[in-house]
Amino acid sequence: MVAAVVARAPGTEPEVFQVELRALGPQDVRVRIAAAGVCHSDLSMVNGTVVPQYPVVLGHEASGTVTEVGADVTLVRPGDRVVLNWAAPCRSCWFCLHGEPWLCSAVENVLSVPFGHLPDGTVVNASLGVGGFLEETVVPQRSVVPLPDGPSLDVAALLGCAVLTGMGAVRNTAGVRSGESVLVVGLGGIGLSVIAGASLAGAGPIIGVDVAPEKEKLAESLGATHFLPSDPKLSRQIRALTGGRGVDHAFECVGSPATIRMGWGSVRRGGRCTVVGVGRRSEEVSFNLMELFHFSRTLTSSIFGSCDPERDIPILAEHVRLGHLDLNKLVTHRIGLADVPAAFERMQAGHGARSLVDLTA
Ligand code: CXF
Ligand code: ZN
Repeated sequence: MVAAVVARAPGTEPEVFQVELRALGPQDVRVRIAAAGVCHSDLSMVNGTVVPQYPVVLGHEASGTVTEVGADVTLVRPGDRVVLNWAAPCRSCWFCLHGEPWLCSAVENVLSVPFGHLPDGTVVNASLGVGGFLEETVVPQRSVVPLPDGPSLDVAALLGCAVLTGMGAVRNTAGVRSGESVLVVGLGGIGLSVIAGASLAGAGPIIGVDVAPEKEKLAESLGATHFLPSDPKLSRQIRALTGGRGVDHAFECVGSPATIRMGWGSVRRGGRCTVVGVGRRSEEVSFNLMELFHFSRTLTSSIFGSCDPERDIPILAEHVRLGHLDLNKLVTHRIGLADVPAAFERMQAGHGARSLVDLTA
């Protein structure tokens, strides 16, 4: 039995339960979790924005050490440091074979996978097929990526979701180049990772926007050159910082119609707005046909930062090893399993950056 943070139904507060994990199959690995970041998608599975099978063990942005491997496992050995990969591509569908594994058909819509039992015999699911807020997990070998030397194991958890998604959106989806101007709307773990990625790409100015003024210092520590509190007159302020044109790139990291309009409306003619935030099906955003034509902007989403974790986690780990990226700056709270609900409250109130469930102590 292992302790795990379980959401029993949407709208109910998650609680710590003992979970009996499934037996290790020939292709499976057992991972002792070192740390797991609290991602906005965990909150989405609690508030009903995203609906997995319940009960579900929350968490998916996690790192740990392999403790046991099935008979046919070749990719890792006991003792290896790994990051969990919640979007392990099948490598055989049309998208994987055409170089877009982040759109893998086998991963699409997999929000949870059964992987154990509660003490009363109820089947419990692993969120995004991996789970993260638990002492140990059992996953297929392709759901772990070996962690190269460089990052310490605890903060490496962030490479599994926020950093891959945010830095990937900059590097892979939008292809930001040196000297380009960047706007980032919404400065949670992903938005702050976008800032770090833009800074690493040599972009400038890098303008962070958030409703919470306390994000200013965090944004600047990761490379933002300017911080603006959310304001209806924002696009005027942004034009003033970009020669009257608007930014080359906007990254929307909230997932709401107003912030998508804010991002899109701040982009120069011919520029690009990349939507990283995930919103609800019921919400829509509209553009009038003349502005669509006149501004000739590109509007796109970024799924998982257009990343292949097996390719991109080693690249990010190398940035950490070389001192170009400090993952510790993204972590503002270190917590235990029982503190996950409090981390959700901080997230909703706009306080801090990543909360990291730290099981290394
Ligand atoms: C999410 C995106 C929305 C669906 C569930 C997974 N990504 C990671 O946090
Ligand atoms: Zn996530």
